[in-house]
Amino acid sequence: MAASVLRSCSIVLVLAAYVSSSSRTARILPPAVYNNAPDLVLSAGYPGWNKPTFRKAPKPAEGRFLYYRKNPKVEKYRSAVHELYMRPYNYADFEHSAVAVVKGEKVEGVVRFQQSGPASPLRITGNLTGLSPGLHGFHIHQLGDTTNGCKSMAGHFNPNKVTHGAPTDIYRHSGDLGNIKAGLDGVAVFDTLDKHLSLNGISSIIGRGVVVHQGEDDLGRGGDSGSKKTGNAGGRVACGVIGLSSQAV
Ligand SMILES: [Cu+2]
Ligand SMILES: [Zn+2]
Repeated sequence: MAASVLRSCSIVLVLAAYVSSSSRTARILPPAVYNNAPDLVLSAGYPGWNKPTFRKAPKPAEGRFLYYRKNPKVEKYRSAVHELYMRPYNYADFEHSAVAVVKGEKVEGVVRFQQSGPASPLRITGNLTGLSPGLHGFHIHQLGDTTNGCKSMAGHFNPNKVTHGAPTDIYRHSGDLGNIKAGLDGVAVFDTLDKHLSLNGISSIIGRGVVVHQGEDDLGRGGDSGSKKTGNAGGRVACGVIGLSSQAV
C-alpha cells in the first residue's frame, strides 16, 4: 500500500515537472525593450560592447555541440547578428584564401589574402610594381565590378556605415587599409594583418575590389569632408577583383 502511494506520488511529481517545463517552453516572452540607438553593428572597442557569450545546447550531436550567439551583446540593444552554429567549427573544410590580380595602366601585381579561422585576422600580402615613389592609398572597395574600369568598384567597403579612417582606428570603413609605400624603383611590397576584414560573414571581401590610388590617403585626418569619405587619395591607378584561391601560395 505504502509503495503504491509512493509510486503514484512520483508519477504526479513527474507529471507536474512535465507540465511546468512545457508551460515554461511555451511561455511567450515579453517584447524586448530597445533603445533608439542607430542600427550600427558594434565591435570590440565600441562603448557598451561586451564580449559575446556562448551558450551550449543540452545535447551533443555527433561529437559536436550546438551554440547560439548574439552579436553585439549589448544590454537593451537589439543584436544585429544571430548565429546558430556547431563547434568544433569546420572552417578548415572551407576555402579561406583569396587573391586579386591588380592591374592598371602602369601598375600591376598580385595581392593575396589568407585567414586561418572564421574570426582570425586577415593576412594581406602583396607585391606591386610601376608605382610612383611614395605613399598610395590602398583600400577594399564595395564592388568587384570593372565594367567601366576601377571607377565601377564604387566607394570604400563600409558595411558598418561609419566614416573613413586609418587601419588602426576602431571606427573606420572596413575597407580602409591605409597606404602602401613604393620605393624609388616603384615597387611596393607589404605584409599586414587586419582585424576588420574577413573571408566570411558580413565583413567578407570575396567578390569585392582592391584599389590602389594615385595619392596618399590622409586617414580621415585631413579636416575636410572628403577626408572623412575617401581620405583624399586621388584617382585610381590600379584595381583587381578578389576571388577565392587555392591555399597553396
Ligand atoms: Cu580606395
Ligand atoms: Zn574609407
